[in-house]
Amino acid sequence: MDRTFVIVKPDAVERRLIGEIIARLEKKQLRVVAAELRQIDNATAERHYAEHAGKPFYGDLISFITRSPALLLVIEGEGDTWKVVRNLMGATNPKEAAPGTIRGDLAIEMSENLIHGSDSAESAEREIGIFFPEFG
Ligand code: 3AN
Repeated sequence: MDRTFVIVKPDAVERRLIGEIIARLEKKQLRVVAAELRQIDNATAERHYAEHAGKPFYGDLISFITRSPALLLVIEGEGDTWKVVRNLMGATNPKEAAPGTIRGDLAIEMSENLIHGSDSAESAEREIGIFFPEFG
């Protein structure tokens, strides 16, 4: 089995888009194998976004991801699951994301782009370890 990590971000939960986003993942024949609605704490957010530490948008990114509950998911597929999810998500900047993708259809601002998905198999393993250590 091949797993990746997804965050349905606070903006998506606030906008009542949990169902819409999970529906898109499930229609692509991916499976939800772990799910938890959790307000991410600062320390966990900083671990998750360590690669962005020091960038101009880092402070806003940490405030945003911790501001209200997010839905944390482990998603399973038949192979290259991280890539399948990234393709469903669309480009990081929603203004450039293709129609038909989650961001292309539902988001407009870079800072509120609804969903996170691991960007490689290695990131998936690292991030599942951060958010669901019992899954490791
Ligand atoms: P993705 O979410 O597509 O994996 P990352 O990991 O590069 O993109 O960035 C994480 C988050 O940081 C993005 N979802 C976005 O909210 C924010 N971000 C990334 N790059 C920028 C940028 N140049 N300006 C503002 N925010 C950014």
